[in-house]
Amino acid sequence: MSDVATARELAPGGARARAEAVEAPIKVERAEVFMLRLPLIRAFRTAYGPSSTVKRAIVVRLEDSDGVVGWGEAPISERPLYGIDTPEGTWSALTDLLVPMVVDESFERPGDAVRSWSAILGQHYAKVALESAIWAIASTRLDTPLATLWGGVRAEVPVGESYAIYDTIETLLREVGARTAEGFARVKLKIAPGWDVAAVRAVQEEFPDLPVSVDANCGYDQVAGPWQELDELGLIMIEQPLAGDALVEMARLQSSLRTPLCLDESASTLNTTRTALQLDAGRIVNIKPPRLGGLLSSMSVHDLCVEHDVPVWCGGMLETGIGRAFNLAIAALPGFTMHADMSPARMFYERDLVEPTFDVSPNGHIPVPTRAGNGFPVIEARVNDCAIRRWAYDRGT
Ligand code: OSB
Ligand code: MG
Repeated sequence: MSDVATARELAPGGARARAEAVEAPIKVERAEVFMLRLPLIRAFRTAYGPSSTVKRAIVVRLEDSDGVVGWGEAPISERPLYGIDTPEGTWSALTDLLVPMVVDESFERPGDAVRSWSAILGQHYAKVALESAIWAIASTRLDTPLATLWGGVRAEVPVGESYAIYDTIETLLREVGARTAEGFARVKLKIAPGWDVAAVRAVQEEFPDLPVSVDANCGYDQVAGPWQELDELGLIMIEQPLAGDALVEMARLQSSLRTPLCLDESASTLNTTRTALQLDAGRIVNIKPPRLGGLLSSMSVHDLCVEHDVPVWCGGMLETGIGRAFNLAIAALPGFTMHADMSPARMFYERDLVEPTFDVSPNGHIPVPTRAGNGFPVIEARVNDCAIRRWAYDRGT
């Protein structure tokens, strides 16, 4: 039986329905939103170009009427290249719109809170931050870790490393060697025109036993891409070769290749993912809660993929340990049968916002947090140190 068929047996009725039924009465009494300035150790270059050297993540702190606190993260990118959200737009969606919708309201379940904003279009990063904070409160109130609440089936998540585009192949090989020695078991190479087949070949020659995949971040068009050459290299997958909305073109490309295509930017919503799978525009799905605007919405995509025998894995958005804890919990669900992108924050940031944070084991796994609430303890003083803007909201109750 395939892993995915097993996954179907392990999640009867689906993860979303199970999570939606979780009861944890919550009345949010106070909210704080922090815009953080997080210097990156180095820019992360992809087909979109080099990332900024400073990231402005936004974190939300909610406190309920019993003083229980939950944190959530919007791992927003500085510029809208991967997705359409921006730091200022996310800030405004949280402070003008979403946070005032939940403060002082009583919810029987986290799912009810999510339903209260489900008619609002877009603002996926803002929504995931708010939903995460609510789940953290629910998890603390129930004294149960999130992975357990959601029906997780694994205690640790296999992780690979995502390698940026470097100036030279030598630098890439040095990086792969160092990370592999730390345990990372799958290599994902960011590719772009001019940095593709030769980079893959060099890694495969030097590390013949390592499974390799590539991520093109929408950087090619169908005609000009190196697809046939890449198809000969035995890659685990080719992630997002074409533009996110080019579903028909992706399906045409998939039909010409043996290598599975993986949907990242294309899997922007549940319905779009369903359309893509029906078109056979991809055969693997990368699930990122921020891209999908929530944890429940990520579970819906997980359930859809399990139903279609499509393997999924958890992607990353350079989250701090706050966001990574939610990713690890969701990656414990049965359908997540492939390596996650889950480098520890030390790869990007001088200091994480959580302590203790996590790291990869020598055999390439990261333990799923067993702590109730936020999976890793949030160090409020660090959040405050990094904050360049703060906003607090309560109705004076
Ligand atoms: O396509 O997976 C991507 C980072 C920013 C934008 C897009 C992507 C990425 C990553 C990050 O690959 C990987 C990680 O968070 O570990
Ligand atoms: Mg990707």
